[in-house]
Amino acid sequence: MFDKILIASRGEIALRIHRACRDLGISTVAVHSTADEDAMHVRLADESVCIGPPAPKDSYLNIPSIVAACEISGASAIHPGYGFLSENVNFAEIVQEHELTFIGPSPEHIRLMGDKIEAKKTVQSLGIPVVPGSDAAITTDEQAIALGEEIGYPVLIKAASGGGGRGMQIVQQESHLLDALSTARAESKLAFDDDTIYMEKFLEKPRHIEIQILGDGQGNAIHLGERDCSLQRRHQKVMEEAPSPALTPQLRNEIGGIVTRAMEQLRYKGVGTVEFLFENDNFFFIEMNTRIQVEHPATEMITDVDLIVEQIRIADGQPLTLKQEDVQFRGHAIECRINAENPKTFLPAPGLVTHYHTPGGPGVRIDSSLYTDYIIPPYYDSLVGKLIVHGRTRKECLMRLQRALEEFVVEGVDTTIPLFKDLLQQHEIRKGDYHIRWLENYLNLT
Ligand code: MV4
Repeated sequence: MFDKILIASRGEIALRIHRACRDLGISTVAVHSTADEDAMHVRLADESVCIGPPAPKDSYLNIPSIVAACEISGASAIHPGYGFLSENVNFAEIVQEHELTFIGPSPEHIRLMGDKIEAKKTVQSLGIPVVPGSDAAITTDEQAIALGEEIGYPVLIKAASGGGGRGMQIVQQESHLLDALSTARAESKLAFDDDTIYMEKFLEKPRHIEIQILGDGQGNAIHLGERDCSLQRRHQKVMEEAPSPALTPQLRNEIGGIVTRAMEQLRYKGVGTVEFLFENDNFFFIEMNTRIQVEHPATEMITDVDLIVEQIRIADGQPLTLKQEDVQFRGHAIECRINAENPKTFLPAPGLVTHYHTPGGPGVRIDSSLYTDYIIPPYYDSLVGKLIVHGRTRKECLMRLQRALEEFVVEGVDTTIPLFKDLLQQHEIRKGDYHIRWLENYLNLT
């Protein structure tokens, strides 16, 4: 096992990784920008290295600085967290070339899943159901027109290098298709320097359901059930829950089994999330994420599996010790993303936290980098913490969530806490009866 791990991230996930390392008896190295000298991830780590100025491209995305920090400190592995360099093929390769361990999948798997067309083609060949659409890039107008006729309108044009919702065009009817194709190509070229696009049937009101998997790269994989991440605003998840209120144990076992067998055949190594749209009891693959995700604690709460610990063991070359039958789903968990934002305009609200008090009691978990007198810097994502609540039933989980939100005190900066108090009062949220359009609809109405 590794003696020392460098955590190439910041904020709450850097703390989360530090805690997993502590539980494994591994010492930690934090890296930080000059804006993060007083950050909690720096305070907790055994050692820290300043890797550059505030702008992410000069620090948390600065590959030579991070590799140098690793060599200076004698860490033998790097955990990239989420965001930043976590799905950067080049970084994963450079880490390997320096005889360091990248705590994540192989560069080849990161590359494969980063190409949305290749990813879809590959998983389909492994038996995973996909959204009806093109099985390759759209290269000619005639091809697009023929496909539109075959799958029916509306259709959605997506960027091969996209993901996370960037560079998509909805087309309601054939007469708008050719214009939309050129707009999509132009936007994709501008955003990703790649004008490769593909086309899918547009699903109007699906849920977003993602399956958490673990693979050891030696042919063993398991799934840890799903998270329902349908509550999103502008492609940013707001609240996630596990299990999904929409799934039966049978649907879960079916899709979980299909995904697990596919990951075993791929010899996937690491944690991963296979994302689906879910409509009328059918799953349609959209993308796979090859990193640990923000919302992973919802799964941890219902399975009692420490996903970061598993991630580190897998990177160390250990075979999975957990078997599918060891994974029991217990109760219900909901995660609220605490962002330092205006709860009405969603504009970032960095600044001084004058008072901070966290909720506690049965079923409550806080993953947060905040403390009283901390100054949230303006240079990074506005996610400053997560409140994750567990209950034996969804009902109990909702009651505990309300209790925890009432106890939570963050003063000095605006946060999304009031939004969650509102959401909990909504009939559809209480019933679990929502889809990917629900939240934006609700916010437009209020
Ligand atoms: C879709 C879709 C409807 N039909 N694909 C958005 C992010 C990217 N991961 C895929 N996305 C979507 N793909 C088809 N064929 C609707 C979305 C989508 C969405 C998906 C999940 C959660 C929230 C969303 C909000 C808007 C659009």
